[in-house]
Amino acid sequence: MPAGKELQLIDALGRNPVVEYAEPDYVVAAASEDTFFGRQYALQNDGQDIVNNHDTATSTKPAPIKIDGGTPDADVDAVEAWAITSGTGVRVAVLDSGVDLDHEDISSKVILRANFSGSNNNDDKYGHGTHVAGIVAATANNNKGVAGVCPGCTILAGKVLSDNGIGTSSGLANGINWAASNGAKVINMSLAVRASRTLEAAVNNAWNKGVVLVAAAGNGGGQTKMYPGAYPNVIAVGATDNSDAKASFSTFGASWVDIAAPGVAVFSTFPNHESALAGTGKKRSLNYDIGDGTSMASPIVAATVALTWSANPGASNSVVRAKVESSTDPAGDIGDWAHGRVNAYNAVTSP
Ligand SMILES: [Ca+2]
Ligand SMILES: [Ca+2]
Ligand SMILES: [Ca+2]
Ligand SMILES: [Ca+2]
Repeated sequence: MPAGKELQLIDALGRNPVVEYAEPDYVVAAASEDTFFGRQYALQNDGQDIVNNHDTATSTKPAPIKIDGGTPDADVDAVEAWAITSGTGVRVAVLDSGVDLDHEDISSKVILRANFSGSNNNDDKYGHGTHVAGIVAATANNNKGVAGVCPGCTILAGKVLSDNGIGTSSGLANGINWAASNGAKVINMSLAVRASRTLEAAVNNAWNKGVVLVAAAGNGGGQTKMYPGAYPNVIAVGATDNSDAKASFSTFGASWVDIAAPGVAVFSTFPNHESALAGTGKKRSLNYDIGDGTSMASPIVAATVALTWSANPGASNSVVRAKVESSTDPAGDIGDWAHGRVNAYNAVTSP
């Protein structure tokens, strides 16, 4: 059947008296049935406007926000990637402020927890790690919340940021070593610290064990190097918006920022209890909302790395990293980052 001639054939068949009916055999797309999937432009951008959740009864912030629709297909082609793989069983370590212990859309994906933060609990009382983990691996097609970029992935929740969002380079290094020793194929670090020999040694140890490490480039809007992203063995991620422009806050500089991903108004899970980032005694509206930052861009890349591992289970970490970095779409201005905006479909199908 030549492309474009389908309707002609259907018409001809329909006039044949022995044919009851003729119709196209439509392709079934792996559409997500999650409540807020339509707001996840990073996964599938149809040029939709984006609004946040704003419930004054439970939340102090943010104020109601409406962001005008951007450029259709300024997204990572997640739905197309899921037709190849959903990343089943790939372990992604989220080194952050912990992950909510009982959130309906992400907690069941956490298979291991550890605490390097100095806080006296494993929960996410700061309110950052739950958002990051949901971006990686929130449960898809459960008619709840959102879908992670790698919905088949499991999460190792390493708490390296305290209930006030504070961590140390040694705590982060311990988290990296723990993740590498517990089967993580990818480590996401949506954080930035000063250079530290202890930290760099842990990064290189994990890389030498075959892990791919991903980190936020930073939100200073300038070009100051931040770590661990600036280490050669870590993919540093800048942030774009829904039109593939550089986010104004994103750190940039092609000498060390490796890649970009959507980081403006990224919809994901928030703790279903009060958290420091939501305000004293408050939680974020409806337990799902938007977040801004290279912290939100980094886990989109980490999840894409995980999908790429899943499609290439025997590959080395350097091969997987190269597939992700060499298959991007153009975004931002020349010089913002070494490669472009990540594309999950391109990465999982990269030859
Ligand atoms: Ca797309
Ligand atoms: Ca909770
Ligand atoms: Ca969901
Ligand atoms: Ca780097």
